[in-house]
Amino acid sequence: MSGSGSRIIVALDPPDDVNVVDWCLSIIGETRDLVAGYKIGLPLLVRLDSINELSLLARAMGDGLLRIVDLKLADIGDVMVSSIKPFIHYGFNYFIAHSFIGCRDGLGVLNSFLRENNAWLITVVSMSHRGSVEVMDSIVDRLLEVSVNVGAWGVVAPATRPEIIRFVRKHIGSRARILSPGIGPQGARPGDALMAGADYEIIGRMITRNSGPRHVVKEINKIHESLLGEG
Ligand code: BMP
Repeated sequence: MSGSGSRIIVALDPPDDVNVVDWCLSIIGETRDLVAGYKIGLPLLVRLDSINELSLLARAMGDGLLRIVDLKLADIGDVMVSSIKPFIHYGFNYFIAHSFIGCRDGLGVLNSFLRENNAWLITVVSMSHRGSVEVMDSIVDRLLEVSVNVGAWGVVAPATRPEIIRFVRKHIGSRARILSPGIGPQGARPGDALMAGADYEIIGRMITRNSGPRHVVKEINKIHESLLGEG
């Protein structure tokens, strides 16, 4: 399966003992023709020497791929906009925010700014860890309503609880993509989320901590193809 047809988004969360930029460039170099995109977040960002290094990473990923920044934003709109401006400047184009902050003066402001800059909003409606059932899952219908009202491009829902993905798909139809983390060390298997209705599986350690990331990506693409009847 080529990169354009792949359902894999690689989470670039580096291990402790590496130069983070070299580590990312190596994984990107090995996998970029085989995946749909990459997600970077705080585990990487807090270890960059300079924010300029972001442009190296975005350029290595290339234009055709999803270049997702995962800060799980949850602030007032103006502050979220100023937090993401540098990432847009350096070439990232998808941004993850929490949906519980709501649209007015919050996600609405963020999404307008993103759309003006050819960038897209992804909201979190449920999470892959068990604590998500304590609050988020009990209001997932309202979090979805916020996400649909603001016009989110995609929503994050957990591969570890496929019933939530099914619920999300039923309620949003084709209005937004579903991106699902939780595969590998968190317990779900490759393909579990896609079979429940997700569009992409966000996969980190299962790929990045393997000595052969390219091989693992190929294997997961094969599993996805056979489950979806593609190929
Ligand atoms: P891994 O496949 O190594 O478990 O990584 C999962 C990635 O998805 C991490 O970057 C994590 O921040 C993210 N994630 C998650 O695991 N669960 C969620 O509910 C939302 C996430 O963004």
